[in-house]
Amino acid sequence: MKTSVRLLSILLTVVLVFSMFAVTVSAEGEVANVTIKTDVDTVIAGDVVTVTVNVANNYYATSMRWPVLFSNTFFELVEGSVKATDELDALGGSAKCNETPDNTIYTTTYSSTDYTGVLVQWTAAVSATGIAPYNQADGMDCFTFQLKAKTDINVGDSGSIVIPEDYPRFYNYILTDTEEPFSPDKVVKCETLVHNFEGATVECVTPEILPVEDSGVVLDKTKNYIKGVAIGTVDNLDAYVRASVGEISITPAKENKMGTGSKVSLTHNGITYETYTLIIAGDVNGDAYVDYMDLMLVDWYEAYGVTFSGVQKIAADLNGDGKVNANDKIALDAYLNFEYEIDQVTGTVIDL
Ligand SMILES: [Ca+2]
Ligand SMILES: [Ca+2]
Repeated sequence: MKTSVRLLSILLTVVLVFSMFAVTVSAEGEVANVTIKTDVDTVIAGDVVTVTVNVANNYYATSMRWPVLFSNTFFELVEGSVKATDELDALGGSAKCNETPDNTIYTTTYSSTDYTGVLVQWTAAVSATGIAPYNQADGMDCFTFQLKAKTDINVGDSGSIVIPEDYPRFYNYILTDTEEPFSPDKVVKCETLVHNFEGATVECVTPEILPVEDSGVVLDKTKNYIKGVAIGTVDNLDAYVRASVGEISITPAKENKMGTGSKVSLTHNGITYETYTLIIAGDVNGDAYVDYMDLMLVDWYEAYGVTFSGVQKIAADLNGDGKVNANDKIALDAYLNFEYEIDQVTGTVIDL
């Protein structure tokens, strides 16, 4: 009898201790979302990409360790570029960035055959007043480094940057008692934390200007004309064209107006790859609008031999017969009288 009471009490103690322990370390619903971001998602060979590791968590982490792997046929690390961000430094603690970690960063899913990686780590500062954990529900950029797209990659190739989900050595130390002051004796290892990882992919592309889908714009790749832009689009062309890589720059035809004759160029790393000329049918003077000024110019072209550039002639040829004459003047006049519409893709009038 005595023995069984004792056994029972031991059992109860064990259950009690276990349940206390279980309460302490189970952290249900506590999630870290670790997101890899790149400053660009398209490159040409030789480009440098800045990678950022953002960590959003809803618990008080006292340490973190992330191996960040990248496709080694596509990328190479820019040496000396791995560092903690100023925001992470501002939290105190100790950040470590290892550019040449050992093989333990690789997993069965992500092997060193295809990947190379860096290892970034952080542990919270501990002082006489307590411990300063990481709790950033909205996420914070913690680490950054640069990758160079290798010079022998080809258009269509892509490289990925990932944190392997099957990495067995993530730190899982958290504070479960969130009453301040935080103290090191409240730190526990928690195996139930959920880590969600979002990687990034970068693709090698041809530098070119592309139409924005469903914008109605048409790029004439032979003559380098842009057509299909609405009359009066004076602010920007973002709704119509985009760069596969690099930046689009615009030289307006007239003052800051993006009318007929405006030049649209694609530039990347100081090299201009393509230049298109914008044509707004009916806009002969290049101010992006179609009005009596344009009608007057067509009149002068016909009557007084005013010279037109090639694109001005195309903009003025509203019946599409390849010539600029009285018929176009009639068409333009009819447009201005709301009898015709202008199809900016064909560059000709439509009888309403
Ligand atoms: Ca005009
Ligand atoms: Ca004509």
